[in-house]
Amino acid sequence: MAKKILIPKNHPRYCSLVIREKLVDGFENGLVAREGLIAHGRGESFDYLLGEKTIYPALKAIDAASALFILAEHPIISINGNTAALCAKEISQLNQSLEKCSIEINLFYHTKTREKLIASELQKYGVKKILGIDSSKKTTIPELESNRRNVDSEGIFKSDVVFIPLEDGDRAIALKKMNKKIITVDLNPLSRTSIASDISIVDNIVRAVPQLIKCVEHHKKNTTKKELKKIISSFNNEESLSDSLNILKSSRMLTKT
Ligand code: PTJ
Repeated sequence: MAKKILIPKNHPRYCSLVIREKLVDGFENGLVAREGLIAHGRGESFDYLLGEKTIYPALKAIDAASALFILAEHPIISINGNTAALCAKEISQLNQSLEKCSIEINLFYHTKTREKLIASELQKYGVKKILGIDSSKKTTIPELESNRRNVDSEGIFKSDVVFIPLEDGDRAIALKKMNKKIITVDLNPLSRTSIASDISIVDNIVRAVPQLIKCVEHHKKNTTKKELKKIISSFNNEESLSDSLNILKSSRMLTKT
């Protein structure tokens, strides 16, 4: 295991460097695929342009996502290696906030070992029921070639709302074809996942999930079903992605040079 370096708190990229360390730890502990480190680099470059802040289209998307989650009959959170390394604790809190929700492990670079390690990471934070690990319950998503096609018949397969943070585009498109409502978190507003999803939260997952929990808790206490439906119907993903892209284009990082 590599020797830990001290990241000074006053470093201008402190938060970003702490997130990197979590990914590296996740890789060294076997949760994250090698390719996950590269995928993180892509996300990080967008976050740099966003000024590492949650932008207003993301806040609106989070609001709509929380409403969709609350109204869902069979909501499910699909978790991969990067998500587990960055926010297993917050994902388990979100799962607890949503009474009908379940968590399913779904890996692009699937190995049984990573699956087990991710399951025990979730168990550390109190998740009791984890789907996607019992091979007798596995079924497949039609028209999908990657390992992501293998899903739990009682989880993603029968869900009505699927949360697929940090995902590859093929499965998002395949799940849409199965008439599921898709929520994603993806820092890249141009990704196929962002475009294919019903609600795309263009934000870093480490900021988006805690905000999502806050929103769910708020709406559970204060918002009627009718109001929740209104929040969902007034959200337009295409507009939201276009707003996010405009913010990226006018990034303070770009205007500095
Ligand atoms: O754990 P596995 O085997 O399931 O593999 C997971 C990865 C992430 C490696 C796999 O799904 C993959 O290769 O994903 P992609 O196709 O690289 O897509 C990941 C997307 O997430 C990209 O659009 C990134 O910009 C985005 N992303 C990366 N890190 C973050 C992020 N979005 C939000 N927050 C992040 N921290």
